[in-house]
Amino acid sequence: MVVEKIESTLALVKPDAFDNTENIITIIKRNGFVISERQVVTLSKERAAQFYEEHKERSFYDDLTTFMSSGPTLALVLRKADAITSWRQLMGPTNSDKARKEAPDSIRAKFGTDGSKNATHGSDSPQSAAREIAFFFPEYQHSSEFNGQDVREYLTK
Ligand code: IDP
Repeated sequence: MVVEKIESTLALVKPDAFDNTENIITIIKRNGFVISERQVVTLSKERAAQFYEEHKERSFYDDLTTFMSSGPTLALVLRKADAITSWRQLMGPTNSDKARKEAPDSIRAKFGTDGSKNATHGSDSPQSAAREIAFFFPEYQHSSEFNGQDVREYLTK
């Protein structure tokens, strides 16, 4: 018997790919994710800076927060077994140009623009998923039993 580890992760469709939202959602569903929350939001520059706070010393921080506040973003909570790793694999490498060479079927290869405007975001650990889900969905029941632990209801044969 295989015990699957059901996780929640935060996905964003960034402003450069917002017009491709329907195509991206189709890919998400086709890959077996359940969309448990969704919200369209236009981030202020301050909110974007808060979201990407860990990068505040990086040279691209100002450009990144300007880009992230330049138009609407779709925020989603995605759930499935190993959702965090699985969503990052589906997105592909950070740089969309690199993605087109190395992972041509990935979402960033198909819908991203360059190394900064790269179509989507995905949490990179259970800790960041918890923080980032709460950032957009403070009411979300993100109980610790679902991130990283085996849950009886999700046993599969
Ligand atoms: P990730 O989104 O693949 O986890 P991070 O290194 O956490 O990548 O970077 C966060 C975001 O910052 C990226 O998605 C991208 O939009 C932007 N970014 C990362 N590296 C660069 C860079 O070298 N130049 C410009 N923007 C960058």
